[in-house]
Amino acid sequence: MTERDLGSFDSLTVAADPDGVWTVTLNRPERRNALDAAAVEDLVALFSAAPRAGARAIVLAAAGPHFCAGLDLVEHHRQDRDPASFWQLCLRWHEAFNRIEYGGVPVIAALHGAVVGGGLELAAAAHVRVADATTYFALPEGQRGLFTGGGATIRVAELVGRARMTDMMLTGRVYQGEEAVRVGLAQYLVEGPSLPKALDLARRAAANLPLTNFAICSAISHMRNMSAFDAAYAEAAVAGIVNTQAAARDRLAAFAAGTAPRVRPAGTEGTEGTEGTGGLS
Ligand code: 1HE
Repeated sequence: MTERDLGSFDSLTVAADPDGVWTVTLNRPERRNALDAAAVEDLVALFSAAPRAGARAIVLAAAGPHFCAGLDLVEHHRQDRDPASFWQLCLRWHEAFNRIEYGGVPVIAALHGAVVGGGLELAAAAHVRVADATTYFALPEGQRGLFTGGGATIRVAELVGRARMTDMMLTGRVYQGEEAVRVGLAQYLVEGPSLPKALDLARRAAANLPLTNFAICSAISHMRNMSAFDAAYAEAAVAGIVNTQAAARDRLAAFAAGTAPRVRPAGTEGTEGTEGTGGLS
């Protein structure tokens, strides 16, 4: 994918910083960024290409008052799909979201407004979620006579637990604010807009070595699909590759020489990184 191609999506805009931080913006605000079949294909194409096109971290943002309203219900109603075609469509959702989760590039979701239904499934595929005061999470499929089809039974259940997800679907329960962070739907809650914080986190992640980020943003997810016994074996293999990479030698040499920064808690003077996270200083 070249710079020229970055603008060639109907439902997304893509902006790439020189430092490899991309901002991908869902851009159907008039539909509240509902995902029609074409938007899902745009996500597949973008997140398939990004790891090989120099993206070192991606912020996933959204235009308009809401992050994402989930499945395009109007398209779904108009197309009057049969079970086989919806089954196939769901597999494309999985392809898109698996590209995000397993692609090896950190994806930070900058959330606002409604993050509901398939919109929550999309957000759950990201590695880090930043919420603002307007953000709210729900799975309204239960009330709409539908069921989740974009991976919520895997990712949302993992984030919040089966009991909470079941409650969300049975009763339409909405989570927001500190409670949403506490139950695991977001890792950060900010007072102002979520985008600057997400960009800050993305820049911080982009400063890591790409092979290390590849392991973080693929191996952790793959290993949760394995038995603990097999995951430990796979982890040793991944560490064998990542922890011996030539690109890490300078960082290790600096630590051995006593010149590398140390890990400090948040609020320590000179701590690098984003407010409230602590880090190296
Ligand atoms: C849509 C959609 C949509 C809005 N598909 N067109 N998802 C839901 O059940 C969420 C459905 N949407 C809503 O509850 C609300 O629209 C919102 C809370 C997201 C936003 O409310 P609001 O007042 O800002 O906007 P609105 O007036 O409701 O919507 C503006 C337009 O966007 C309107 O079209 P218009 O022609 O009347 O202007 C809406 O029809 C349109 N719109 N949401 C299509 N979802 C793989 S399975 C996944 C399962 C699911 O995701 S089920 C869907 C769950």
